[in-house]
Amino acid sequence: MFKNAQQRLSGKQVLITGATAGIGKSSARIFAESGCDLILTGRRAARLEELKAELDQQHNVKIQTAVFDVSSREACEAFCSEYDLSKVDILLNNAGLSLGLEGVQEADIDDWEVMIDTNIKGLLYLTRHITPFMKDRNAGHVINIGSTAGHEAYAGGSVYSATKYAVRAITHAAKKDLHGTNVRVSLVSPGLTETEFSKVRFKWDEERASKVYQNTKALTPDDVAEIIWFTASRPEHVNIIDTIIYPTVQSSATMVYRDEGLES
Ligand code: NDP
Ligand code: 8X3
Repeated sequence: MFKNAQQRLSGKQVLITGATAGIGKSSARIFAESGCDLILTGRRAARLEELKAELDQQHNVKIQTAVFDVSSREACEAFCSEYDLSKVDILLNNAGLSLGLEGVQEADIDDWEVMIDTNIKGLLYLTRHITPFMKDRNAGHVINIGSTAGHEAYAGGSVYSATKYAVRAITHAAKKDLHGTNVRVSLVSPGLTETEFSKVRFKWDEERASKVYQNTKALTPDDVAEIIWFTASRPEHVNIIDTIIYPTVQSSATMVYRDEGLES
């Protein structure tokens, strides 16, 4: 059965935004292992080159990289005109971030702008460019990375949660927009996952970031990549619309079990 799923993916072209770290990087590895050609994007060129070198060495697949900022409409347009994206089979809209954990009364408005521009607009720019090709080919799959924060808002997470609620709304609407075609649209909504996410949220205050994962057992980016892979590798008539994944230690946005005896 696993072999069938792998065969379904072999030879597909997967575009992954935010492949320089965390969930995107793990996804690049798992899709390459299944024989997919990849277009990997992110802002950190050296990281992309390093990942490309690793995957080139291990797998017989074609890897392209593109360095740009998804929050910039101009940069997305330049990427879309420089690369042939007409044959992308799977668009993994993963690039995203959270900045700060302050309440609405004190949060930094610039942080809000960056989250909205990256998590919502960036995802929309690429989706708008690539879905017409998918519709024309009557095939393809858009997989958006949402969050449990897109199902439950928490104090300090107003705008981050709002962006992930938006990603959920866009996913459901896009599914309806493409109704009657074979284009699939899915959402994957992870909970606490140990990546660079908290370092970015706390502006590289590594001590504060590490506390988020202390004495508990968060999801790994590989755990999430496996769910993304599973979502992508179902037969064409199967469209998983949303998968919500908590680590076992988590029961809500703010309920995370911590045990002094547990190493992170
Ligand atoms: P990481 O910080 O480890 O990775 C984020 C990736 O997004 C990086 O590759 C980064 O690349 C890229 N990225 C961020 N901003 C931009 C931008 N403006 N332009 C291009 N690329 C960008 O975090 P995660 O792997 O955890 O995050 C991946 C997704 O998962 C995000 O959408 C996040 O919201 C979501 N998520 C994360 C959870 C968690 O607990 N970690 C839980 C639920 C959802 P670069 O900096 O090189 O540009
Ligand atoms: C990330 C999950 O709850 O840390 O999307 O914001 S949370």
